[in-house]
Amino acid sequence: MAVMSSAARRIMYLVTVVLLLCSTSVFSVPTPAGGSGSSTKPFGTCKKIYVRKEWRDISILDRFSFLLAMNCILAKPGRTPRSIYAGAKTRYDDLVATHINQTFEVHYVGHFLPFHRYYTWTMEKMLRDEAGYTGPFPYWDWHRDVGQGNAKFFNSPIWDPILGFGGNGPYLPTPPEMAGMAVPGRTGGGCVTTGAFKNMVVNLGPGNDFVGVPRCLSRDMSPYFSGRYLAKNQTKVTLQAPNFYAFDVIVEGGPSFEASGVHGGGHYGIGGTLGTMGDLYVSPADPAFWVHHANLDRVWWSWQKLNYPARLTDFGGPSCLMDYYVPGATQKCANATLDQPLNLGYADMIKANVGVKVRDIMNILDMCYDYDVLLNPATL
Ligand SMILES: *[C@@H]1O[C@H](CO)[C@@H](O)[C@H](O)[C@H]1NC(C)=O
Ligand SMILES: *[C@@H]1O[C@H](CO)[C@@H](O)[C@H](O)[C@H]1NC(C)=O
Ligand SMILES: *[C@@H]1O[C@H](CO)[C@@H](O)[C@H](O)[C@H]1NC(C)=O
Ligand SMILES: [Cu+2]
Repeated sequence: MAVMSSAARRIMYLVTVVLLLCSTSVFSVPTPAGGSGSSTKPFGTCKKIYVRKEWRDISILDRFSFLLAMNCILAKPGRTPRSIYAGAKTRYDDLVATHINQTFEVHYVGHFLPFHRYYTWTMEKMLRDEAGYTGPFPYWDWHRDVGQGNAKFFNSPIWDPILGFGGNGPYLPTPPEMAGMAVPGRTGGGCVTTGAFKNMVVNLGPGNDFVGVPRCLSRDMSPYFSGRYLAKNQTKVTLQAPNFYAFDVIVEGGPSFEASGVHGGGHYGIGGTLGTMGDLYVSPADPAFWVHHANLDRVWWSWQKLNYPARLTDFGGPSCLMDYYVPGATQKCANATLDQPLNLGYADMIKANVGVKVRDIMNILDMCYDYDVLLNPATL
């Protein structure tokens, strides 16, 4: 059939482009996005605004090419010196190592969302500049899959065994030492055996192990947990937060922090107790991390757009771990400000020492991307 053969030719073309770029070292040099010496605009002037889309709204060819490009980053030699992080081997590991290194500096702090916005942007930039990806960067719109039973969740096109991130791992019983803190409704725990990442190796971790125990990608999905924290009702209360401080707290599972928020809803809904996404340090090693965090970023941008442009400068929260303001108690650290520096170590795609600050990543249009569809609490 003519249609088939032209599709096949297009696939061959995409494979060739990605493989060529992936193996060409000249493309490994990060291109400074900014103009020369523009310390106030590290992202420079945008030649184009890249519009992010939901995974299933992206064309089949782009989805295919995205998975291929991600596998390129997973295979490409990294820049982290082995003398610093013995287990880091690939370009993907540069990103994971950065996350492990800063685990307790970039979670449960005010700059949690800014760091992860910048971090996710860096993966997008890497895919474009170092792996030849030209399609839209995907996000996972949780609402399409959660709160409607296990089958709906498991059958999401996100987990497609051919054109997706692969599914759950087979069930493993909860280890006795984890019994008290197992994620409710967990259903898996073993290695992912389908999809584009079934053969990938997680080099770093578990936990903060920089030598690393090379192992499979694992998932321990809990549709129940996702239904609790990733359904429309949770997003709605999140979007109703009156200021950034309150918004950040609810996203991260506050005010009590005994429960979860939309952030934990994705990590534990996918990673459960035994899966890669459930490991606070090494969770970016699951490629599903990026589509979850892109959607989290979309929720933040949606919230910013509800009172725009005022919320381009609405920022706050502690600058050190869990140091939230409690009336009557004294905080250990100052609050984070727009001048809070963010650094991505050897994963940096801008230019070493440019000095990116929270203020640089408050506006995604300055970072040359946008979302196709935003959320509004009034219609959730
Ligand atoms: C949202 O709905 C789920 C499922 O019914 C429920 O468990 C959860 O507590 C609700 N969350 C909020 C914030 O109302
Ligand atoms: C940090 O921010 C909170 C919320 O705005 C505020 O109540 C608190 O006083 C601030 N703490 C410091 C040390 O400035
Ligand atoms: C690890 O994090 C610290 C503090 O954030 C930073 O100074 C250091 O450069 C990081 N190391 C690497 C290799 O990224
Ligand atoms: Cu993180």
